[in-house]
Amino acid sequence: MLNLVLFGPPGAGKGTQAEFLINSFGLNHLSTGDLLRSEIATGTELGLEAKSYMDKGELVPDEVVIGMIKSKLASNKDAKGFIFDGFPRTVEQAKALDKLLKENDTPISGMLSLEVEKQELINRLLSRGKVSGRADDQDQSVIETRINVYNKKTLPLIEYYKPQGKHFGINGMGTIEEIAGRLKEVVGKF
Ligand code: B4P
Repeated sequence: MLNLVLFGPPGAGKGTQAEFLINSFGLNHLSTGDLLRSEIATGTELGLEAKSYMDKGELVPDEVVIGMIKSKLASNKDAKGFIFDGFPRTVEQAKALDKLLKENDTPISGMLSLEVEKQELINRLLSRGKVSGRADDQDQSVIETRINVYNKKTLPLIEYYKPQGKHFGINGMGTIEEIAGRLKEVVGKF
C-alpha cells in the first residue's frame, strides 16, 4: 500500500499534480481543501464554520479536518493507497494521521514537498482567482496570509518527516509536465 503526502505552499501545484499521481499510480485522492469546499457548497454546519477561516486565509481547526479524514479513511478501506493533498498541515494533524494509519498498519511512504518561489505562488493563485471564483485566491493580502500561515504552521512538518527518512524535496517550478516527470521518478522508487 502506497500512502503519499503531497506537500507544498498554497499554489505549489498540489491539486494539479495529485490528478497525475491518481492516474499513474491508481491511488485515492484525499484533499482537505476540496472536502471543505464541498461542505461549504452544500451548506453544512461544518462548511459554515470552515468558510470563516478559509476566506481569511487561516487554517480550519485541527479537530475538524482530522475528523473528516478519519471518516474518509473508514469509508475507503479497500483503497490501494491514498494521496493526502493539503493534509497534514500542522504537526498535530501529522501525529493524528500516523495514529489513524497505524490502526491499519499502512504508514506514510513519503512526503513529496513541492518547492516554488513566492512570487510564482502569488501569480498562480491570482490567475486562478480570475476564473475559479475562489474567495481566497482573489485578494493578494489573503494570499500573503496563506503563505505566512504555511511558513509558520505547516513548514515545520518537514522536520517531522525528515528524521523518518520520508521527506523528498521536488522542484515545483516549470511546466506541469516537467514537474509530473520529477514526481514520477521519485514515486517510482517506492
Ligand atoms: P487548499 O484547497 O489545499 O488550497 P491550496 O493550498 O491553494 O492548494 P491547491 O491544491 O488548491 O492549489 P495548487 O497548489 O494545486 O486549501 C484551501 C484552504 O482550506 C486553506 O487555506 C485552509 O483554510 C483550508 N484547509 C485545507 N486543508 C486544511 C487542513 N489540513 N487544515 C486546516 N485547514 C485546511 O495550484 C494552484 C494553481 O496553480 C492552480 O490554478 C493551477 O492551475 C496552477 N498551477 C499548478 N501547477 C502549475 C505550474 N506548473 N505552472 C503554472 N501554474 C500551475
